Amino acid sequence: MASPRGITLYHSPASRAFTAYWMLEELGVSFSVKTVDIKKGEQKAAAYLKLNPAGKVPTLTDGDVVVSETPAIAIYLADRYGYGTLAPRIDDPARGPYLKWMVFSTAVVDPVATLHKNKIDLPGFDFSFGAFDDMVRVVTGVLKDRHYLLGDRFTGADVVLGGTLARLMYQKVLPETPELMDYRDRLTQRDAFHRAADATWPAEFYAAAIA
Ligand SMILES: N[C@@H](CCC(=O)N[C@@H](CS)C(=O)NCC(=O)O)C(=O)O
Repeated sequence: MASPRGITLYHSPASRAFTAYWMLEELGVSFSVKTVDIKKGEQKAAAYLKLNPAGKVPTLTDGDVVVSETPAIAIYLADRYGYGTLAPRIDDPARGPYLKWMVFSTAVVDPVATLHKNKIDLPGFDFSFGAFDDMVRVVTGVLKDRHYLLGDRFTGADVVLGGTLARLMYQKVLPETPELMDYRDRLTQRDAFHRAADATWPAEFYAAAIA
């Protein structure tokens, strides 16, 4: 494992930054946390915009390295601190699907589910993220015959896509299919998930997520 350069996670409570927090907990690296309270608009402060011009959380710094966008943060961390464990190695055939599920989380699942939550269901053909029902079919389908996205093996893809699915299930955006509920339960039983949830989510989320 590479030596940490001094990791800081910029996050806001009860936000998508949970996923990056969970990844850090799974890796067991030491890190410090800076709260950027999005309810107070701190993500648009000039100093923070220098780190992340999009004005969103999370952002991660590791020494002089600055990374934003949740899948990018997770890929960066897993390659550097969990290569061969949470991140399949470059010559491992599992590396392809691993990257696919990482990207799928914010390229497809998050936008189409957030639109659906807001009662907007667009025709899949015209939009890069496709239709809500197709997304549900894809994630339910991959979990039909396996415990984790890549089979029996838990990887960073489960943190990123699994963290997104767990949040959406808490928000009651996804149908409670047996595949999704079992998967959510497997993920939420992990100690690292508990630590991240305790640190970043209100108690009611946690209770619902492990119920
Ligand atoms: N594409 C970003 C999205 C992150 C995101 O949506 N963050 C929200 C919090 S859940 C945010 O910072 N919202 C504040 C704002 O847009 O002003 C990622 O995947 O990291």
